[in-house]
Amino acid sequence: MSEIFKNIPVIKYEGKDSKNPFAFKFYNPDQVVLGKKMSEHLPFAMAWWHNLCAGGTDMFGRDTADKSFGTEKATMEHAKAKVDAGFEFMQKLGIKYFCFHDVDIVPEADDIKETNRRLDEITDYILEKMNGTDIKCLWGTANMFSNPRFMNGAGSTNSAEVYCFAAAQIKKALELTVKLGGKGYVFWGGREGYETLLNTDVKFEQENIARLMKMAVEYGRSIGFTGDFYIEPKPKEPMKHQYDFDAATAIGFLRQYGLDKDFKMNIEANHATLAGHTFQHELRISAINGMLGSIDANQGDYLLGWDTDEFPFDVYEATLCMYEVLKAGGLTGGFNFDAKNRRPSNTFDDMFHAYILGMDTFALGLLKAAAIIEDGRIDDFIKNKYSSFNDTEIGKKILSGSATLSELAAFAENLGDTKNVQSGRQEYLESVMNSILFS
Ligand code: XUL
Ligand code: CO
Repeated sequence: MSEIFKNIPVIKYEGKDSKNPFAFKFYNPDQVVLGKKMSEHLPFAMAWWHNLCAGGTDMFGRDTADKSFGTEKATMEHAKAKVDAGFEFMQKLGIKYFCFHDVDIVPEADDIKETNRRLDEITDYILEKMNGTDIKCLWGTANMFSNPRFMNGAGSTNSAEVYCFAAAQIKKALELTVKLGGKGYVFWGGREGYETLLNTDVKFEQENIARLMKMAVEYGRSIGFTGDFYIEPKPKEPMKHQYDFDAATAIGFLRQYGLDKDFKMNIEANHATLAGHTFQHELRISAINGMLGSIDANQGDYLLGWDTDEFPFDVYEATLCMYEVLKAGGLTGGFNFDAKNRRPSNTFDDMFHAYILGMDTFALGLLKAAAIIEDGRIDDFIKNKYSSFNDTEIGKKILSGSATLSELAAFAENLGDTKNVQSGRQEYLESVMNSILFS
């Protein structure tokens, strides 16, 4: 197989003063941060779909980037060329994981049996390429949103036949994930939502989604899948109302249907902002519920109301993300760049610049998050803020769960007034953040 990205070298760490566009400025895989190598803190993954398939098509224009890799598109030759390109790309960047949808890796046939045959063939080829490298599969998933048959939903469809197609795709995608040694399996409910209640039975649809997920867990476990299932929350786009609006909604759904032991969250930065939350909020809600599994690392544009899937450059956001990840003790999953080049960034060079940017941004975020933790002022502030619960008899009683409402009311009546409400010191803490970020 000949080299595809011919003029692009293996990307090395050169340090922050480097002006080399094909070098890392902050991602130094062997550098130890808080007792662990950067590469272990940051298991980066390549998203097959954006990197190897998407050519910049939007609602107003066709591809600007040529991802044919010298072959005719929508053929098995093209599917194999994408594998070659993907492995060369990951090896040149030192990326150890990839994520895929079934239809990213082969052209979908009209007949599902033929699609499955193609999937078997391509995953044999992927396995061959994995051999002798340290590249692994982070997670797999089934695309149950592009095919027109899913126009009314997959798990939430009105058609029992379409529901079976969804089941068939999940079954196969799970088998492929196991075959490739994937650590996780993702459900992003692209068409699982609705436009109007005039034609929708929400309870029926949600129960059916839960049934499908239950079957997926049972089947996955029966074929040796020991990893985590993930829900990837998103509030809108393509549907107006998406059932997995945000982490809190998805966690509630999983608990309601008894799926919470097998599932965690795959939190995507841009989905968080679409939900009107910060990325950090979604990570924290997942973490405190023991469900922070994996991350789709990208960012949105605050001026635009849709999912722009940009490569992350915002160091402030990345820092707060890594602060959450460090506090949660790391991820069981990894950092998948569910991100795409801007449409005019249409060359192979741009694909590398994008990943260098993303990896450097998260490396910088890691370094700065470690600095916040080592500095201790923010953690100390938060700890002290709640000290009246830990340091007083009445506070301890409340925390122990043994207090009654009448008892607390009697306590309050004896206080007269309270002076024990301290400043939140937000501006001071924000200036601490800036002094750490820019020191
Ligand atoms: C869509 C999205 C998906 C999921 C996988 O917004 O993020 O690509 O990550 O289906
Ligand atoms: Co995503």
